[in-house]
Amino acid sequence: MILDLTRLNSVSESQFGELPVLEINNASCSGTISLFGGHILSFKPKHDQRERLWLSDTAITDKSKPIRGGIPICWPWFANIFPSVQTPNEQLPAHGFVRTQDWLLVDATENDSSTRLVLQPKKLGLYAFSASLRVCLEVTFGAELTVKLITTYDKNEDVQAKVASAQAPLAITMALHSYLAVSDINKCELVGVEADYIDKLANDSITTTPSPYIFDQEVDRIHMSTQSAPLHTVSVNDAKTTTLKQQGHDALVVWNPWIDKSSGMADMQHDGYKSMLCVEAAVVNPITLNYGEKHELIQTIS
Ligand code: TA6
Repeated sequence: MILDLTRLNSVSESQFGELPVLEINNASCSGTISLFGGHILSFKPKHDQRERLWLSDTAITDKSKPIRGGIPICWPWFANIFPSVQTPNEQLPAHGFVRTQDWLLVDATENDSSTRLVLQPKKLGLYAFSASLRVCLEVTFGAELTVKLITTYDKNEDVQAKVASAQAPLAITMALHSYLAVSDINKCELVGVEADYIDKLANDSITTTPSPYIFDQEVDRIHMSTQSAPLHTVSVNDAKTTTLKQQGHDALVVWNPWIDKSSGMADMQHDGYKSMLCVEAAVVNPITLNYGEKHELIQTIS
C-alpha cells in the first residue's frame, strides 16, 4: 500500500487469513478488498444488509493460489489461452497472472455515500506478456458495487519498448469472475440470458440456453453477447434478486462446479456449490489494442 489511509474515514486495514485487506464501511455499504489479487471479497449494501458475494469458508490465504470466491480478476487472459495464440496451454496459469499478484492502492476518494479505490498490480510483463499493457482496477463501493477493469496501452517510459509497442497491436482477454452468493442454487433462476452458449463441458458445442434458466447440474458456459441477444443486464432471482450490469464485454460466463467438482476442490466445502453462482463479465474473443488505446470492462452489482 502506498497511500496514507488515515485521511479516509471509510477505509481501514485488516487481514483475511494471512492476506492484507481493506475494509470499507460508509453510509451505503460495507465491503472488503484484498491487496492480493486486487480481489473484492465482500459487498453488503446497508439498505438490506444482504451479502452479494460468495466467499469460500476454506479459501486458501497463503498466496499459493487465487482466493476462492469474491471477484477474481482474470487478466491478461481468460482460461489458459494466451490471447495472441488462441491455443490452450496447460503451462499457463488459468485466468492470467494478476489474481496471484500483490496489488498497490494508488488512489482513494470518498464522499458521504461512496468510497472509490484504485489499485494496480505490482508486477506486469510476466509469462512473456507485454509489460506495455497496464491494468488498473477502479472499484466504487456505494449503494451498488461498480468494478472497472481498465487496460491502457501507453506510458511506457522505456523508449525502445515504446517504439516497438507503437508498431505492435496487442491482443488481450479478461473477466471479472464474480462469485454471487445465493441462498439455494436449486431454487435459483438466471434472467436476461437468451440464445445459445458454448458448452465447456461438451467440447465447446453450441447449445440452446434453457428457459427458464435454472440449475440442477454442473454448468460451465460461455454466453456470447450479440445484437439479437444482448447481455447488458441480467439478474439472479433467488429468495431475493441480485442485478448485474455489464459494459465492455463480449460474453457472460456462467459457472457452478456442482457436487463432484466442489467435493474435489481443497478450497471449497463439499456443499459449497449450493450457495454460489459465478456470473462473469468477460472478454473471450481477443480484443486488440493499438498504442494509446484503452479498454474498460465494467460490472455493476446491486
Ligand atoms: O470461468 C469458468 C472457469 O473457467 C471454469 O472452467 C472453472 O474452472 C472456473 O473458472 C474456476 O477456475 P479456477 O482457476 O479459479 O479454479
